[in-house]
Order: sequence, then C-alpha cells, then structure tokens
Amino acid sequence: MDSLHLDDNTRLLVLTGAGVSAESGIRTFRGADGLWEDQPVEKVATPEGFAADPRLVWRFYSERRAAAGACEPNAGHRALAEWERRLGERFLLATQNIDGLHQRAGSQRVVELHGSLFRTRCAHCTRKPFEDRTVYPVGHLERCDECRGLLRPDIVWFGEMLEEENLRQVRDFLLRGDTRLVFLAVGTSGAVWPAAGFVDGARGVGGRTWLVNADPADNTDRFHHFVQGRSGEVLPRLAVFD
Ligand code: BV8
Ligand code: ZN
Repeated sequence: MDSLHLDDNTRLLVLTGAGVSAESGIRTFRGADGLWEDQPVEKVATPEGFAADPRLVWRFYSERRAAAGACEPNAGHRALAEWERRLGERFLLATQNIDGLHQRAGSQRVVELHGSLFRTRCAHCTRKPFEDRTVYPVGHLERCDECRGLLRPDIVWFGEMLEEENLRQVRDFLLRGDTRLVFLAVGTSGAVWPAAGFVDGARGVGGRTWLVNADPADNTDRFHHFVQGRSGEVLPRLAVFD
C-alpha cells in the first residue's frame, strides 16, 4: 500500500462520506443495501418531499437519529482525529456525513457540509438551528415556538444550497498558499455535488489527491492515488509523519 507522507510543509484537506461510518454500522446511501433503496431520495431528502409528506420525512430522520446515536466511531474516525492532533491548523475535515461520529471520535476542525442529524430548524422563519436529539414518535410534527411553522431537520437536501460559510472555510483552506496541499477523499461515491468537485479544486491549486474507498468512485480517475479498501483498516496505516 502507498503511504501518505505528511510533513511540516503539508496541509491536509479530508473529505469524508458515508463509507467512513459503514464500519460503525451506519448504512450508506447508494448500492444494493443503500438507504435510497428503501426510501426514494426525492421523497425524504428534498424540500418538495418535505412539503408533500413531512411525517414521512421526520420518521426517516428520527429513525436515523436513533440508529446513529446507538453507533460508535470506528478506527477510521479515530485515525482522522489523531492526524488532526498532529497537524493542528494544517488540517481540515469536510464531511458529507450528518451522524456526528467524527466529533465523537475527537475531531474538532470539522465542516458539516450537509448539516447534522442532531440539529433542527424552522422550515419557515430564520430562527437559529438548535441542538435536538429527540427521536420523535411516528406521525408527530413539531412546530416552531416563534412562528408556528413546521420544524425540519437541519440538513441540506437535494436542490438546496450548502451553507456559504461552510463552503468558504473549504475554499479558504484550499487557497492557503503557505504549504503544499494534500486532498484525501474517503468513503464517498463521488456522485454528489459540490463535494464531488473538491478534487478538481485541489488539483487546481497543485494539490496531490488521494482516494480511499471500498469500490471505485464515480470520479476515481481525477485522483493521483487510489487505495481500495475499508477506511477503518486503511486509514490507521496510511499516513507517515516525516
Ligand atoms: C447544490 C442529506 C446548488 C440527506 C445529502 C452538478 C453540479 C452541482 C450540483 C449538481 C450537479 N448535478 C446535480 C446537482 C445537484 C445535486 C447533486 O449532486 N445531485 C447528484 C445526485 C447528481 N446537488 C445538490 O442538490 C446540492 N446542492 O448543488 O446546490 C444547486 C441548487 C439547485 C439546483 C442546482 C444546484 C446539495 C446536495 C446535498 C445532498 N444531501 N444528504 C441525508 O443525509 O439524509 S446527500 C447524501 O449523499 C449524503 O449526505 C451523503 O453523504 C452524500 C454523498 O454520498 P456518499 O457519502 O458518497 O455515500 P454513498 O452511499 O453514495 O457512497 C458510499 C461510498 O463508500 C461507496 O463508494 C462505497 O464503495 C464506499 N464504502 C462503503 N463502505 C466503505 C466504503 N469506503 C471505505 N470504507 C468502507 N468501510
Ligand atoms: Zn419559525
């Protein structure tokens, strides 16, 4: 297996997807056993789906809250947290995952690109999103204290914009000229934009690009290095600190 060499002159941007949490027992999205096989994505992960059947959407996310709350971070999450301790501000983790497992493994420099399972916000007013770990009973709908509109999970659905502040953090890290950039994508199918395009952003600033994934991703050919395997097995052995 190739080694990922990191020294004082390197900064590392990591992008993670559902595959990183697979070994913790969290289901991925695409593929035969994927979540989108049970639940058509347009019904549960779009604003139109929420408008049509908010109870179905809350049921989907409440079940995932319960499942994620019962899972533990795995060796892949822990390896990334350890790299952050070594690299400090030369490390940034952008995750598409909403399960909170990176933070529970000790990662702090985390950008949650697609929101969090454990936050709720109002679908109608600008009230700030708030922490919410409640697993609501099937059929229950919660309303906003301030405007009586429906509450919704604080998740970025298909067709919605990612938070500008989150994209800015990633862009600023990419464009920092002080060190050599290494970009590593882990456990992601490379199918969802804009995250699938980060590899090109990294190449655009001269970065070396790595992919660790159980199967080839849609954008594998954009990476300089592809290590095929499970992240919980590969990540703890991948990095060498020079
Ligand atoms: C937006 C929340 C502007 C829900 C999610 C072209 C350019 C730009 C945009 C688009 C475009 N074409 C289409 C779009 C729009 C769309 C998009 O990307 N569509 C795709 C499907 C074509 N994007 C958007 O709508 C985004 N917003 O672009 O705003 C805009 C607005 C309007 C119109 C146009 C543009 C918003 C996207 C946010 C979607 N939200 N999630 C939820 O979680 O419930 S997406 C969902 O997919 C999850 O967040 C998930 O993280 C994400 C990515 O999936 P993966 O993580 O990659 O998971 P997947 O199951 O697919 O793959 C797992 C991989 O792991 C596999 O490859 C497997 O081999 C591997 N694996 C498995 N086990 C392991 C492993 N690897 C290692 N170890 C293991 N153990
Ligand atoms: Zn409100």
